[in-house]
Amino acid sequence: MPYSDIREFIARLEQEGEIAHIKAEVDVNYELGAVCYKAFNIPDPEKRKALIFEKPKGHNVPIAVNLLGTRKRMCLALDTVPERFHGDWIERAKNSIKPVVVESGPCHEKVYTGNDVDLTKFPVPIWNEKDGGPYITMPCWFAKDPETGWRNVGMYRCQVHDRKTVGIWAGPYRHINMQWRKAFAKGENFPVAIAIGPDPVVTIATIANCGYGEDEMNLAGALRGKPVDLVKCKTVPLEVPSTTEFVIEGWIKPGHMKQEGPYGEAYGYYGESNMREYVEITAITHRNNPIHQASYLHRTPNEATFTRLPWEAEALVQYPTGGLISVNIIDSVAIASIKKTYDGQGKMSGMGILGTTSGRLLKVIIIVDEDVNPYNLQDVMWAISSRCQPERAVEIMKDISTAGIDPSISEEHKRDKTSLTSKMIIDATKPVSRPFAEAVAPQKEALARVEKEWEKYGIR
Ligand SMILES: Cc1cc2nc3c(=O)[nH]c(=O)nc-3n(C[C@H](O)[C@H](O)[C@H](O)COP(=O)(O)O)c2cc1C
Ligand SMILES: [Mn+2]
Repeated sequence: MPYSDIREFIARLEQEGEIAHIKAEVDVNYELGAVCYKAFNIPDPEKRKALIFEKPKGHNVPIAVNLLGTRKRMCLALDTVPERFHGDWIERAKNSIKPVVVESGPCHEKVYTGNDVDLTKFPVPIWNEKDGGPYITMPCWFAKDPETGWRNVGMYRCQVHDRKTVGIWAGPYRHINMQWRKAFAKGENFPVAIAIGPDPVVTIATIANCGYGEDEMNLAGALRGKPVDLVKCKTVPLEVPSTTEFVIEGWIKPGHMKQEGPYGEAYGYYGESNMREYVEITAITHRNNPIHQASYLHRTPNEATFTRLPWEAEALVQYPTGGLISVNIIDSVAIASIKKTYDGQGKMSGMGILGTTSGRLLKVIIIVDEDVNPYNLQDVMWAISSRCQPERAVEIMKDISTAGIDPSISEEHKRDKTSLTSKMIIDATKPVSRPFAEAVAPQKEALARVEKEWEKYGIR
């Protein structure tokens, strides 16, 4: 049964013991971020609980942080388990289900327009010492292509500039940026609607890598097994999920920019501050007793790492070359195992993964044989150490698009804002057309007997 809203998901997380409630009053300026930093700074990322701050100082709106911040919680959101995650995603994604527009929804229980628009009434944290201001960190931006009407939904953090404006940073490769440039070329303003706290599957589909021209809400429907209910916005010609906690509506105008950033980005570094587009807000709507869903990102792995789990499934489906078994994506590194049947297949696989929609943000691809588990990093190091010669196994390609938040991008490409990087494929597979050293193993019969009688050796 799909969740109809984030409240049902939170109830499920409660049952699973996945939430810690902070009942003390917490200041949204810096204190709340410091609590998150300390709570999430524990070695096993799977043990980090989601945090619900019940009393942000001066407000009566709770803030729920990192609801999707572990592999387990991502699986609970999609009603699956880690072992079935990729298979379930691939199967469900095959049957795209279009959203339906319904008459009304709880996201409009309270509506503020005109002079009543005031973002400072709601708790928005300044998370880190050097952040350029308060940030809404899990906003799902709904927009349409001004020529084709194609709906795109993407997650782009919002700096709160003042009562009536929020900033955006969406790189030139982001779909919303491609869409607004079409409107600007015609001299038109660009309408947007920002949904904060829709049902968790909508959020996951928002972050997923749908192709250019694809509506993320069709994917959300597929993953839920049921259409997403949308309602018409109050002041812009767009629709948003009806059960969303908060909605911000407004317009981005050509040539209108404000200083945006710095912000503690997904890789765990402050990004650069620059002149960037912003939204002039025309309406804020919310449910009764709304919840502000947010994400705290510091050094990885963090919630952005885990919400990228679908990228692995997407790479598996879109991969064009055959033989791919499994992919482990950790930030910008992908480790893939293949069933190798011909020489040169390792590098073909690396290029294949770089060519999927997930590939744009990947920087290092490591290919291993089927006997190496890509989720076992010790195994992967064994393969790199013993199965490849760098002069032949490593391929480096220059000037390819990546994430603008990668702090290692060259000064030149930071300046020209092209976000170009070099990429590397490490082919750590054995050759197939000539003999290679055999991996050590005990005698088969002896091993079978030992496994059967394991208890008798008393090794625990
Ligand atoms: C918590 C979180 C915050 C994000 N913030 C941004 C952002 O500020 N700017 C951006 O370009 N991408 C950001 N992303 C990545 C995009 O949302 C994501 O890759 C999405 O697929 C982009 O959608 P699009 O392909 O339709 O443009 C963020 C992802 C997460 C999980
Ligand atoms: Mn998109």
